[in-house]
Amino acid sequence: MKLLPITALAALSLSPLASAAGNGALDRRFEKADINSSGTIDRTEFLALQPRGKSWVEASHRFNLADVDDDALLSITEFRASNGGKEGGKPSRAQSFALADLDDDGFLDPQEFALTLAQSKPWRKVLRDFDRKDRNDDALLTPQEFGVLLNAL
Ligand SMILES: [Ca+2]
Ligand SMILES: [Ca+2]
Ligand SMILES: [Ca+2]
Repeated sequence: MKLLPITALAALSLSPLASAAGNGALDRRFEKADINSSGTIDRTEFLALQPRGKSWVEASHRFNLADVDDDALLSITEFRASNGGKEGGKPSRAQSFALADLDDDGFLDPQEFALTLAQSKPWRKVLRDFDRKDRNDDALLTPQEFGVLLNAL
Protein backbone atom coordinates (compact mmCIF):
# COMPACT_ATOMS: atom_id res chain seq x y z
CA MET A 1 0.00 0.00 0.00
CA LYS A 2 1.31 3.43 -0.93
CA LEU A 3 1.30 6.11 1.74
CA LEU A 4 -0.55 9.24 0.89
CA PRO A 5 1.46 12.44 0.80
CA ILE A 6 1.04 14.65 3.89
CA THR A 7 -0.97 17.22 1.95
CA ALA A 8 -3.52 14.62 0.87
CA LEU A 9 -3.85 13.37 4.44
CA ALA A 10 -4.41 16.91 5.67
CA ALA A 11 -7.15 17.46 3.08
CA LEU A 12 -8.86 14.15 3.95
CA SER A 13 -8.82 14.84 7.66
CA LEU A 14 -11.13 17.81 7.09
CA SER A 15 -13.89 15.52 5.83
CA PRO A 16 -16.76 14.55 8.16
CA LEU A 17 -16.32 10.75 7.73
CA ALA A 18 -12.68 10.73 8.78
CA SER A 19 -13.39 12.69 11.94
CA ALA A 20 -16.45 10.63 12.92
CA ALA A 21 -14.65 7.84 14.77
CA GLY A 22 -11.28 6.55 15.86
CA ASN A 23 -10.54 4.34 12.83
CA GLY A 24 -8.58 7.05 11.03
CA ALA A 25 -6.56 5.16 8.43
CA LEU A 26 -9.32 2.67 7.57
CA ASP A 27 -11.92 5.39 7.34
CA ARG A 28 -9.76 7.44 5.02
CA ARG A 29 -9.31 4.36 2.86
CA PHE A 30 -13.07 3.87 2.83
CA GLU A 31 -13.72 7.42 1.81
CA LYS A 32 -11.12 7.28 -0.92
CA ALA A 33 -12.64 4.06 -2.27
CA ASP A 34 -16.16 5.48 -2.23
CA ILE A 35 -15.70 7.18 -5.57
CA ASN A 36 -19.31 8.32 -5.99
CA SER A 37 -19.56 9.41 -2.31
CA SER A 38 -22.61 7.25 -1.68
CA GLY A 39 -21.45 6.34 1.84
CA THR A 40 -21.03 2.69 0.77
CA ILE A 41 -18.54 0.76 -1.34
CA ASP A 42 -19.86 -1.38 -4.18
CA ARG A 43 -18.02 -4.30 -5.76
CA THR A 44 -16.48 -2.18 -8.51
CA GLU A 45 -15.19 0.41 -6.05
CA PHE A 46 -13.80 -2.39 -3.87
CA LEU A 47 -12.05 -3.99 -6.82
CA ALA A 48 -10.39 -0.69 -7.67
CA LEU A 49 -8.83 -0.74 -4.18
CA GLN A 50 -7.05 -4.05 -4.80
CA PRO A 51 -3.50 -4.40 -6.10
CA ARG A 52 -3.41 -5.28 -9.82
CA GLY A 53 -1.62 -8.51 -8.97
CA LYS A 54 -4.79 -9.80 -7.29
CA SER A 55 -7.55 -11.54 -9.16
CA TRP A 56 -11.18 -10.45 -9.41
CA VAL A 57 -12.30 -13.69 -7.71
CA GLU A 58 -10.06 -13.09 -4.70
CA ALA A 59 -11.38 -9.55 -4.30
CA SER A 60 -14.94 -10.77 -4.80
CA HIS A 61 -14.48 -13.54 -2.24
CA ARG A 62 -13.34 -11.02 0.38
CA PHE A 63 -16.06 -8.59 -0.59
CA ASN A 64 -18.71 -11.28 -0.04
CA LEU A 65 -17.30 -12.20 3.36
CA ALA A 66 -17.14 -8.56 4.43
CA ASP A 67 -20.70 -7.91 3.19
CA VAL A 68 -22.35 -9.37 6.27
CA ASP A 69 -25.91 -8.16 5.51
CA ASP A 70 -25.63 -9.35 1.89
CA ASP A 71 -26.83 -6.13 0.25
CA ALA A 72 -23.92 -6.09 -2.25
CA LEU A 73 -22.54 -2.95 -0.59
CA LEU A 74 -19.96 -2.44 2.13
CA SER A 75 -20.97 0.01 4.82
CA ILE A 76 -18.33 1.75 6.90
CA THR A 77 -19.16 -0.69 9.72
CA GLU A 78 -18.63 -3.72 7.48
CA PHE A 79 -15.47 -2.16 6.09
CA ARG A 80 -14.07 -1.61 9.59
CA ALA A 81 -15.09 -5.06 10.85
CA SER A 82 -13.30 -6.78 7.95
CA ASN A 83 -10.19 -4.63 8.33
CA GLY A 84 -10.89 -2.92 5.02
CA GLY A 85 -11.93 -6.16 3.32
CA LYS A 86 -8.56 -7.77 4.01
CA GLU A 87 -9.95 -10.73 5.93
CA GLY A 88 -10.90 -13.99 4.25
CA GLY A 89 -7.73 -15.08 2.50
CA LYS A 90 -7.89 -16.75 -0.87
CA PRO A 91 -10.88 -18.65 -2.26
CA SER A 92 -10.47 -22.39 -2.93
CA ARG A 93 -10.39 -23.66 -6.53
CA ALA A 94 -14.04 -24.65 -6.20
CA GLN A 95 -14.99 -21.24 -4.79
CA SER A 96 -12.98 -19.49 -7.51
CA PHE A 97 -14.77 -21.46 -10.20
CA ALA A 98 -18.21 -20.69 -8.76
CA LEU A 99 -17.42 -16.98 -8.41
CA ALA A 100 -15.99 -16.68 -11.93
CA ASP A 101 -18.82 -18.59 -13.63
CA LEU A 102 -20.90 -15.44 -13.99
CA ASP A 103 -23.53 -16.92 -16.31
CA ASP A 104 -23.79 -20.00 -14.10
CA ASP A 105 -23.57 -22.48 -16.97
CA GLY A 106 -21.05 -24.72 -15.21
CA PHE A 107 -18.17 -23.75 -17.52
CA LEU A 108 -15.61 -20.97 -17.67
CA ASP A 109 -15.16 -19.18 -20.98
CA PRO A 110 -11.93 -17.19 -21.50
CA GLN A 111 -13.45 -13.96 -20.09
CA GLU A 112 -14.64 -15.76 -16.97
CA PHE A 113 -11.31 -17.57 -16.65
CA ALA A 114 -9.52 -14.19 -16.72
CA LEU A 115 -11.38 -13.28 -13.51
CA THR A 116 -9.41 -15.99 -11.69
CA LEU A 117 -6.01 -14.54 -12.71
CA ALA A 118 -4.12 -11.40 -11.74
CA GLN A 119 -5.91 -8.34 -13.13
CA SER A 120 -2.62 -7.19 -14.57
CA LYS A 121 -2.17 -10.36 -16.66
CA PRO A 122 -2.02 -9.56 -20.38
CA TRP A 123 -4.86 -11.05 -22.45
CA ARG A 124 -2.54 -13.17 -24.61
CA LYS A 125 -1.17 -14.83 -21.49
CA VAL A 126 -4.70 -15.42 -20.22
CA LEU A 127 -5.48 -17.17 -23.52
CA ARG A 128 -2.26 -19.20 -23.39
CA ASP A 129 -3.11 -20.43 -19.88
CA PHE A 130 -6.68 -21.09 -20.96
CA ASP A 131 -5.60 -23.20 -23.96
CA ARG A 132 -3.26 -25.20 -21.79
CA LYS A 133 -6.10 -26.10 -19.42
CA ASP A 134 -8.73 -26.68 -22.11
CA ARG A 135 -7.79 -30.29 -22.75
CA ASN A 136 -10.61 -31.12 -25.18
CA ASP A 137 -10.31 -27.80 -27.04
CA ASP A 138 -13.97 -26.81 -26.82
CA ALA A 139 -13.16 -23.24 -25.66
CA LEU A 140 -14.75 -23.92 -22.27
CA LEU A 141 -13.23 -25.06 -19.00
CA THR A 142 -15.00 -27.64 -16.90
CA PRO A 143 -14.35 -27.59 -13.15
CA GLN A 144 -11.98 -30.53 -13.68
CA GLU A 145 -10.06 -28.74 -16.45
CA PHE A 146 -9.86 -25.70 -14.16
CA GLY A 147 -8.33 -27.89 -11.44
CA VAL A 148 -11.22 -28.39 -9.03
CA LEU A 149 -10.92 -31.76 -7.35
CA LEU A 150 -14.00 -33.90 -7.94
CA ASN A 151 -14.58 -34.45 -4.24
CA ALA A 152 -14.62 -30.67 -3.67
CA LEU A 153 -17.76 -30.19 -5.78
CA1 LIG B 1 -23.49 -4.71 3.22
CA1 LIG C 1 -19.80 -19.68 -17.55
CA1 LIG D 1 -12.87 -27.76 -22.28
